[in-house]
Amino acid sequence: MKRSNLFLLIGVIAAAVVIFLNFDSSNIKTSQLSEAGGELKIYNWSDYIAEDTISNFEAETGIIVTYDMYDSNEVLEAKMLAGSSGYDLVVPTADFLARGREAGAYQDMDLSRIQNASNQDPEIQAQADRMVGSNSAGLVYMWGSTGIAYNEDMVAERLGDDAPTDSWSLILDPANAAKLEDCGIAILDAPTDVLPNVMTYLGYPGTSMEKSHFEAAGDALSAIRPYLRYINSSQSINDIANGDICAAIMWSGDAFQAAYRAEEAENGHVIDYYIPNEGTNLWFDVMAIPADAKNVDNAYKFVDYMMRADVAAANVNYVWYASGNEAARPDIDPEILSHPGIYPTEKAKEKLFVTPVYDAQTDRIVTRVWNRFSAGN
Ligand code: N2P
Repeated sequence: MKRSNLFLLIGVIAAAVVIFLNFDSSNIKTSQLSEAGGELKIYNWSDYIAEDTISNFEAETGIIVTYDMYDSNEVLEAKMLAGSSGYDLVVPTADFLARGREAGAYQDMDLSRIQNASNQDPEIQAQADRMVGSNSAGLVYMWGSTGIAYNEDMVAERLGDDAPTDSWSLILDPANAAKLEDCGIAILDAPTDVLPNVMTYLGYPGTSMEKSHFEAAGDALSAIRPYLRYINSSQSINDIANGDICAAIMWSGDAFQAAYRAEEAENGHVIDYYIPNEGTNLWFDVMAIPADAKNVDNAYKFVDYMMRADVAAANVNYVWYASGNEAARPDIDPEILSHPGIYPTEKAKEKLFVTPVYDAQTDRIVTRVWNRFSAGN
């Protein structure tokens, strides 16, 4: 045999082996999937679950999980309204779930299929149900507030000891923002969490749906726009923990995760979070099943697992958000349970409100005002 022919023969045999092995391994995977628990595709907020929750669930059930993340209700909403997202379980905030349900994007949840649903805190669940207008839309996973996280030393160096670390003015007053510009200010890319709070800062009700109030809030944000490092909802956790930014409008648990990361890194940055005294919005994130989910049984199994007291407590202890799960309380770190930034005091509660479910017209105003601000116009 000629040498070149020999090489050709070896090449053909090698290719055949590769094709055979690939074919074989994909067969094994498919049969394993069907023998075991099948699949589940989850879409959840980033930094919102303990590190081992998914792997523990897979080990217990044999279900293979695909776990993707988002950091914006608007991104999730666009996927849900377009349909065919491929997801079996998602975690929208209650106002977005309400709108999604009106559009037919979600299915009802049969709570009788979820044994551990009885672990839920009835008061928290009722608040979310009222917003959504149904008591079978889904179960609250976590809830929290929107407030300000800041680096103690960096802010004191620039604004002195009288820095208003109890007010939205720390960031929203252009005079303060100008002084903090060099150490870095960030704002959530979450119009429905930011605009209502800018309204409370301006003295309007956070629940207002008046066009002029949104426009005034947009103008107030545009006034500090030149001093902002960025507008993003997931980047500030690491950045504030590392001292790359010094003040940020953030969600409660993310701020505490940042404080914890700084502590662990022993980098000298002390991060605090507060609910501004003008008030803020409370929000409820709900585990819900899209209308066109393919693995509905597994979605139920997962919700039931997440509702187990020990699993819920492990998640809270990792993400520092308040739980919808009452039975989890004994296993939640006392530091978390007693923290006024996580579980607000009765006094703070007086100033808290819930962002209303915006109708289509209000939604258009919100989008227009937000786009103008983020584009820097
Ligand atoms: C978690 C984000 C919390 C969700 N990183 C805000 N509703």
